[in-house]
Amino acid sequence: MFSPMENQPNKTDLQTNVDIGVIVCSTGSYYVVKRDDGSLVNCVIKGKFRTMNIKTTNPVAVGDRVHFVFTPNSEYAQIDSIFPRKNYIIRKSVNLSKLYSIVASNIDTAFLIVSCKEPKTDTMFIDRFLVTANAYNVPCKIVINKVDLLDEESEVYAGFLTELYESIGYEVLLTSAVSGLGMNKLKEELKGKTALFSGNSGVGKSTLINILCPSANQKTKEVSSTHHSGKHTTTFAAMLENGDIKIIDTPGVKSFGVVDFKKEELALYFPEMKQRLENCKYYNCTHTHEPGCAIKQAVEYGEISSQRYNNYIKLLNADDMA
Ligand SMILES: Nc1nc2c(ncn2[C@@H]2O[C@H](COP(=O)(O)OP(=O)(O)OP(=O)(O)O)[C@@H](O)[C@H]2O)c(=O)[nH]1
Ligand SMILES: [Mg+2]
Ligand SMILES: [Zn+2]
Repeated sequence: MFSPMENQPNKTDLQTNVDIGVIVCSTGSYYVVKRDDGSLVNCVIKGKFRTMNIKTTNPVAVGDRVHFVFTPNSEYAQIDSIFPRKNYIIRKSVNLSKLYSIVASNIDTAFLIVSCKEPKTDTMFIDRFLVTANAYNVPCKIVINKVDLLDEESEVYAGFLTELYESIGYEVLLTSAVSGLGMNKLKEELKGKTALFSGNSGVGKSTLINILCPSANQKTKEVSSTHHSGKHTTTFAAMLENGDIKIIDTPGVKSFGVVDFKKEELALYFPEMKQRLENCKYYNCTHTHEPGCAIKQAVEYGEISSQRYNNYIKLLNADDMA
């Protein structure tokens, strides 16, 4: 798995502790950095920095703790180094198959916001995200939002998702930004954390954040503009705060196709498979055709969901797998 090259600050930088802060907003070209005293500094990236790491389109992201220097005659300070990251989430840049962009870093918990209607999030989308988060050591919870919209069919789907992911060990929360259901519980979960909100466009990430962080003022899709569906309302990542709650809002993604590891590793990121791997007859079992496969047997016995297994197979054959 690749790890971004990091320009680490030197000792003198650490001692001054003034021109250091956390990136709270990133457009890809411009950054807002928040110092520990709360003051905000507009920054760009020092030219040299950008070429240091050819594998990512953005060398730094929201959540990164960075050092910057002021330059004469410029309204922007220059970010010249980055502190080591605890973790990060990356995704493949849409049209450039070999390039990745870092979505956010230093995350305590990622919340995957999904909805069962308008739009309906499928399990493949969820599993791609969970696998990526798992591979990058980011704990993940699932939030099913818009439960006020549930009708007979989508209620069944919500129940299916809840049961499926809870059985694997993921926490699943049900919320509605409209009725307020589940909002207190979600707020409780967020206390003292830096959280990432991710999910497909239109599931209500920014709407939830505006409730959780009343000063956030994130743009949300107007109800009357539903004919523009497919257009993302949030276009860049930003960290919003309310007391000890920090939430990173991100633009909706079509698919979380970001798996930068070998096919043989994939089952390690499906917790229900990982715990059974040692029972496969062959150590390098891909759980597709091999005899004595504990995973296939568990699927047969209904101990592993066939939906999850099918998604595993799809991921195994996906173009973006190494
Ligand atoms: N009925 C209902 N509508 C909701 C709920 N949460 C959000 N919405 C609506 O869903 C639409 C999309 O919400 P946004 O918050 O803009 O969605 P987003 O996930 O931030 O979308 P992107 O920024 O494009 O990724 C808006 O019209 C919201 O008012 C909810 O719980 N129930
Ligand atoms: Mg949004
Ligand atoms: Zn196997």
